[in-house]
Amino acid sequence: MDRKFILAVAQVGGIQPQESRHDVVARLVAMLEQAVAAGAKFVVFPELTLTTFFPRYWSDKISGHDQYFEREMPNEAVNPLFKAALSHGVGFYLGYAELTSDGHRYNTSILVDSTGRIVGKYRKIHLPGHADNLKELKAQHLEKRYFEVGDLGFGVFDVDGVRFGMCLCNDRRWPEVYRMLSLQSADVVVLGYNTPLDVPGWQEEPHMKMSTHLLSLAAGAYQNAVWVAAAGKSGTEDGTYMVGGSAIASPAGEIVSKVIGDGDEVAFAQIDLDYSEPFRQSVFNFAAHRRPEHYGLLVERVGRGEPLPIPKSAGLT
Ligand code: CDT
Repeated sequence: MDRKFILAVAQVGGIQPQESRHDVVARLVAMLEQAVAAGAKFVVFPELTLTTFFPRYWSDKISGHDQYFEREMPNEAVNPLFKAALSHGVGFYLGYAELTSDGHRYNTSILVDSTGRIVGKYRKIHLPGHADNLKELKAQHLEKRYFEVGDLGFGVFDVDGVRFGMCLCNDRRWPEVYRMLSLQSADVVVLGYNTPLDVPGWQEEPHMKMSTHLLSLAAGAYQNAVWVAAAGKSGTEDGTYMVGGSAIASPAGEIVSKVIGDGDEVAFAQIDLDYSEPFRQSVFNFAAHRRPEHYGLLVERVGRGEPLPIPKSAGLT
């Protein structure tokens, strides 16, 4: 890819529990072709793109939803997407549920380059929700039950000459994620998401589901001088509404492109990798200005705790 290229986010409208992967993949191919027609060189698809957002359903057995997992990637159902992308010479990001040959379950995403090769893999680290059965809820959020915490860390990968970092959904709300990726010189951070309107225990008003989503993308982009592109699964799935708002944020912290609806829809932005440079050389010149010797608490402490002792040299009594 050149220093300037068109990036697309392909939002996917609701997928019902009985829908087949073949039908979903046909929708993805149609959006990929729309993106290609607009000149896109890379397309971002959502988290758990191929099926309904099954962590809303309880199962007595962990294996009770294994029909929603992929045992290999690519596979027969997603081959049309790989083929279409290869024939047009575009890369893509895809999220899916992964069941490994030794029985581990992860919420996973991959990066595929323009030759159809999988060049990057990420397994979701910030798993939201709960593991217990909240029977009284119509839609639960059981990611903590069905997935293990990812074991691959936060990697940065070369895709056709551009450095891509990846994360998934809830990760986008955590500043540590973008910093981990930007410290490895990621140019673009791509992510998929499923954000239900009703989340157990979240008290935000409905409109804030959208504003906190966009705020997270914009803040991550600005504070790390990277482009951020996010594609959601949106609309109604089995009676549960998921927010749309698939969008691209620039290193200036502006949302430069966003879908308008909550169905299948593609949004585009012209990415200029050189646009990051002034930010990287001034306010966010990491090498010049970061002070990791004062950030120890970030890795020593997980939850909120007591204030640190004030050094004696402060002269406070
Ligand atoms: N999929 C995902 O991570 N969704 C969360 C919302 C639910 S948290 C219980 C998100 O951060 O959008």
